[in-house]
Parts: sequence; structure tokens; C-alpha cells
Amino acid sequence: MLTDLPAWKGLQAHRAAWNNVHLRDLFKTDPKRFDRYSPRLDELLLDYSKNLISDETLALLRRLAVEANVPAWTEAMFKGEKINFTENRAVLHVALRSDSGKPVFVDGQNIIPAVADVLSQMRVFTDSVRNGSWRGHSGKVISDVVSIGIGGSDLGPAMACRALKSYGSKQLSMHFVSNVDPNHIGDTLDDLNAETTLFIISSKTFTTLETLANAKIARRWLVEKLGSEQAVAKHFVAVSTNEAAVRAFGIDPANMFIFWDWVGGRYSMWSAIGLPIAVYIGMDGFESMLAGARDMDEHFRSDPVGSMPATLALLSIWYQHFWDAHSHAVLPYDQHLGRFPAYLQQLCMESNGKRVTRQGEVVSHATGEIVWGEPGTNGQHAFYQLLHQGTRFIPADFLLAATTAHPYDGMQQMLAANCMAQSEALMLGKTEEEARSELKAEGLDDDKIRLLLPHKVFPGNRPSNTLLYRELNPRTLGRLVALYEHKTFVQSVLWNINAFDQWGVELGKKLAGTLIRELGEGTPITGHDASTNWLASYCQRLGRDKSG
Ligand code: G6Q
Repeated sequence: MLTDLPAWKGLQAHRAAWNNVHLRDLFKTDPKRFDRYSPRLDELLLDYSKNLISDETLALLRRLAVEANVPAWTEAMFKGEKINFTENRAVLHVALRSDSGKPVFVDGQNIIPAVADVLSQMRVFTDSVRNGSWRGHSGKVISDVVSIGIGGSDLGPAMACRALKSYGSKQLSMHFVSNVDPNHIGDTLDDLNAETTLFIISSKTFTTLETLANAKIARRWLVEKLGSEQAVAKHFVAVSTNEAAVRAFGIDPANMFIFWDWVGGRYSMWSAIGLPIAVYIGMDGFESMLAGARDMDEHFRSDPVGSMPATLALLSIWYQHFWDAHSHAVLPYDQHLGRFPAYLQQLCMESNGKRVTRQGEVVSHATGEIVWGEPGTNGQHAFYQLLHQGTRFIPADFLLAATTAHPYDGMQQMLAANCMAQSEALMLGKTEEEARSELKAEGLDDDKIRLLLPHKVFPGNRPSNTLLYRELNPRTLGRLVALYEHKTFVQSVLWNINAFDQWGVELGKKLAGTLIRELGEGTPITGHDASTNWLASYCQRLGRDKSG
């Protein structure tokens, strides 16, 4: 167990040494602090110097990772061992972006040629949509692409298409429909011309309720608008592992892009699930994104306990278990990363929101940090108050691009300055003395100063990481996503949990199935607890009253 490891005991003893330490003093007394804690991968810089750590802390954390067998688990993942043992699956999203030419075997079969085949198929298809040779049923060029999927079959492409807007086709508008809320598909279809719309239906299983419901509506809409079943062939493609279900839905398997059970949903944007990204930014851009992820894979594999992802994971372990942190804020100072926190929520919380160890025992410690965030500077005018002066201890990651595609009037510098000022403020805080002098300088009398002083103090000493990169291009995005993937993996190894299954989503799905049937039948609903019976019945009644 994690808490029995010698390094854990060492960390427990070491923690006491931090009780009266302030980061502002560490920076004052150690001019080399930044140099030691700011690795780079090419131009991507990770500054983790504003953390409550010393060399000794890091040494203990890294020893903990060794004692928890992070290096061996890392190799097991890269080599295709079935580390997702509850689903009897290998975990090989890394193979989707490997170009070493080295074979990787799953059940005795080298998977690398199949990966290359699908990439070639994606290139032919995306080129034809982008250069206008792929035409709709009535001969018109495609102007709008609607991706229909949910969870792992939606969040990656949706996040990446927004992130890479500067690299996207000016001729194509991308739309993402995921929710079973009819407004999502309805609002999207309302604005589209069927003749020039292409639907990409993405579902690993091709059985997912939301995706199939939305795809059915889209199909019906298209056939009605174009007046022919034949139109489906030119307006629908599918990404799935389930050919039979794709065929049954009425999509020609020639228009199907496959992937494999060794690609987890939330790790699948590197597979054909990334088709919307590839259509939007082109296949060269997509391959550049894969190359970025590969950079991070190689970096991580070469040093599974000292690399950037491992460091971020170990810092999170340090804060969650020794500083009582419950959540982690992700604060991109990059509007294009607007969906990045949501993407990371799935990656981190679905992967590590587990309560039993690999051996099936209930864990004796917390797992799975709560990830949340919003782009800066919007967040500054909303929830940062709590980060600066609230009672919670919330470590944060700042993400910042040095350049922008829109260099208006120094705005990028304003953005960058705000980003750096926030991590500086969180770290430095403002002492009572500093606050008092400021109030005095403003000419306030003693009574007023006494009243305001406690409210003007910032404790500081609040840790953060900053990821700084030149521009958010496909390669940078690939690096960033893979960084967090491997961070999540290292956390899971330390917690001794399986990061690659998601049984926790099953129960709600099953209960929804029953309620869908009951709501559809319109008969009195009595078979649940009183709350659920009432909610369902009242909802039926309100719905009837409206339609009546
Ligand atoms: C991700 C999860 C989940 C999954 C969706 C969609 O890791 O497994 O978010 O991606 O439930 O599933 P399908 O791709 O099978 O439709």
C-alpha cells in the first residue's frame, strides 16, 4: 500500500519541516531555485519553482515513485501488456503516435501496420473533403462538418478543434453534438444546409444512447431535406470499432474508420476519433499533433520518475496527501484552450476516480483530484478571490502562449502579464505590514486601517505550475495533452488503481434505461424511491400540461 512505503513515511516526517516556510523566502534565499525547477522540452517550459518543495521533497517524491514501481508500469504500458485488467485490454494510445517503426504486439499481432493504414485512409478522406473533391449528394462542396459523439468520442476533437482554430480550414465550419438534450442537435441542424453538411458519427461501441439518438435525428433530417436515402452515403461517415453496428445504422463500411479496443475512449483523440481534427486542420497538422505527443512519450519513457509528467503527478500527490488539497485548478491564459479544463476533467476524473485498488481492496486514502478551471483572465473576475484569500488550498496550473495569431494593440502582453501576475500574487501574497503601509500611503486614518487591514492581507504561499510555449500549434497541443495523460497515469500507479476502466458510469446508464421506458409509456411511475417516483411523475405532468 502507498502509505506503507518507506518514502511515504519519509514524506510524513519531512512535511513538518514546511510548517513555517514561505515560498517568498525560498526565492529570496536561493537565486538558483528557478533554474533547478524549470525543465524544458524543446520550447515548452514547465516552471514548477513556485511549489512548496525543496530538493529533499523532490528526492522523497521520486523515491516514492520508484518504490511504487512507476518505471515498471510505464514499460508495461508502452509494451502493450494488458494493464487495463478489468477489461482485459492493453493500453496503447502511445502506439497511435509512435513512428519508431518498432512493432508493438497485442495478442501476438503487430498493431503498427493497422495504425498506419487508418492514418492513410484518413489522409485520403480528409484531403478530398478539404480540396472539394468529396461532394455532397447534390454535387456541392462540404462547408460544415458535424461531429456526433460523446465523452471520449467528443471531448478530444471538440477541445482540439477549438484549440487549433488558427490552423483550421477557412472553408469548413466545425460543429460538435454530444448531449441527448434535443436542443443540442436541434440548434445545430437549424443553422445548416443539408446539401453541404457532412456528419461524422464517432462511437467506439456504436451502442451509446446519446450518439445513436443524435445520429438518427441527423440521418432523418438529411434524408428529408435531400429527398433520398442514397444521400446518406455522401453525408455520413463513421468512426468505430463495431462494423456490424455501423452497417446496421445504414452507413457504408467503406466510409468507416476503425480503431481498436486497446484505445480507451478518453485516450482516443490520436486514433480515427481524431477525424474531425484531421478534417479541420489537415492531415499534416494532425500528424504534427501526433508528433507532439510522441515528443512527450519519449521524454516520459526516458525518465518515468523525473520527467515533466511524473513531476506534475508527484506534486499532486504531495499536495493531496500532505497538504489537504482536494482540487486542482487548470487556468489556461489562452482562449483557444477554452475546452481544455473540460477535457482534463474527463481524462483525470474518469481515469482516477476509483475507490478500490487493483487488488480490489477499498483504498485507505484519497484518489482522483478534482480538476476544474476556466480561461484567464475571465476566471480572475470570477473565482480567483477564493484562490487568493479563501480557506481552501488549491494548487493551480497556468498555461500561456507567448504569441498569438491576433497581435492587436499589445493585448497578448496584457494577457501574459496577467498570467504571470497571478502566479506571482498567489505565491507572494501580501503581509500585514505591506497592507498597512499601502493603506497608510492612501491616507487612511487608524480606525479605517484597523477595519480594513485583515481584509487586505493575502497569505500567499499558494503553489502553481506554469506551462509556457511559443504558440498553440498542433505540436504544442500534442505535447500538452500527452503531458497530462502521463501525469494521470503516474498518479494511478501511485494510488495502485486501474486508470483505464470506467465502471462508475454504468449504474446511471442502466437506471436511465428503465426511466426512459417508463417516461415513454406515460403510465404512472411507482417502482422507485419516493423522490424518483415524484420527480418522474411531476415531469410527466408538466410535459403534458405544456403539450395540452
Ligand atoms: C471514455 C469513456 C466514455 C466513452 C463514451 C462514448 O473513456 O469510455 O466517455 O468515450 O461513453 O462511448 P462510445 O465511443 O462507445 O460511444
